[in-house]
Amino acid sequence: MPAFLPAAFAAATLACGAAPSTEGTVIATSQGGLVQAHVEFEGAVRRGDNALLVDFVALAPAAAMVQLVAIEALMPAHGHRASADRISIDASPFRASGLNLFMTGRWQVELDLRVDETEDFVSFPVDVP
Ligand SMILES: [Cu+2]
Repeated sequence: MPAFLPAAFAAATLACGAAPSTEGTVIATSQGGLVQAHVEFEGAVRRGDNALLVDFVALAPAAAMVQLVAIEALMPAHGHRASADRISIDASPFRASGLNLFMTGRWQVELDLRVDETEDFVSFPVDVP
């Protein structure tokens, strides 16, 4: 089910890149340039189960509806893979839970999106302490 974009985030989220975060807040532009994601880990990034809030700012005029289809995390060096158990779409922001980052170190998190009729994704690193 689609969720409608809130307009309120635009002013606060334009400055940052996708630097690795252990503090829990990440801002990153999607690969296709359609949206900017604002990701906030509840608490901080931690080893084990993580929950996160994800919101989107439209960057393209046509990007009216964004679905967060899935969240995956990879630790390529070890072939580790994790995904969020559950994504709540009842209200914006999206809330995902059960993302089990089970090993200390660098994970690459990918948000799989559908923006209107187009698939897009956001990718950013996080460091699990
Ligand atoms: Cu590992």
